[in-house]
Amino acid sequence: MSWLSKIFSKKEIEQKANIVILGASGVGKTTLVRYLETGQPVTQDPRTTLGIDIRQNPITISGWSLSAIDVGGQELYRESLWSLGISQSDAVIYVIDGTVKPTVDNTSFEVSKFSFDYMLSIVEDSTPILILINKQDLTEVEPITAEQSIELYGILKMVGRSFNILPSSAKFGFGVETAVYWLIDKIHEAKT
Ligand SMILES: Nc1nc2c(ncn2[C@@H]2O[C@H](COP(=O)(O)OP(=O)(O)O)[C@@H](O)[C@H]2O)c(=O)[nH]1
Ligand SMILES: [Mg+2]
Repeated sequence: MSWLSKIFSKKEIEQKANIVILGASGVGKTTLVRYLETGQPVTQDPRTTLGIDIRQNPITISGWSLSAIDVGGQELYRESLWSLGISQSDAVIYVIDGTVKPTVDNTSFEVSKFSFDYMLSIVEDSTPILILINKQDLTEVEPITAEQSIELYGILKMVGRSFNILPSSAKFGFGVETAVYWLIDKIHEAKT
């Protein structure tokens, strides 16, 4: 029995939570949802998400039923739909493309940082935020590490919030389980 199922086995009833997945366009949000839903590597490129995609089938993990809300990352959707998604959710997964680095393309990096700061400005301090530094499988381009992202994204300004930064590959599922367990733990704390 895993440590998590031990924690939750006391409560027979299934617990429910909504999670909103945010991030700039093309960072891997829909890939993450696909991986969570199937547990299989995502070999087909998802279509670009237009607007908001409230997934119909909840993801069940360790007695939890998680409903994912996948929001398009294009600027057009940011203000209205991100706020809507956040207001419906218990926690945020914020996905960053680890291959977007200031040394490669400073403009893309600044856009990525702006989008991150915008998210912080609209998420309440008490809402758990899981930051995934995604696309870690693309080792040939040396994606930024979770440690490097702390400085690059000024994550120290998040002190006082409930947050974590973890490396991931949404495509192959690397780091996804650890990440979701952390989030479930925080949601559980917040609800009890
Ligand atoms: N190599 C690699 N590619 C990824 C990963 N996650 C997403 N992608 C690719 O990045 C592109 C955009 O992914 P998508 O999930 O549609 O991004 P979204 O716009 O944030 O929903 C697609 O070509 C995905 O296959 C990953 O972890 N590793
Ligand atoms: Mg998408």
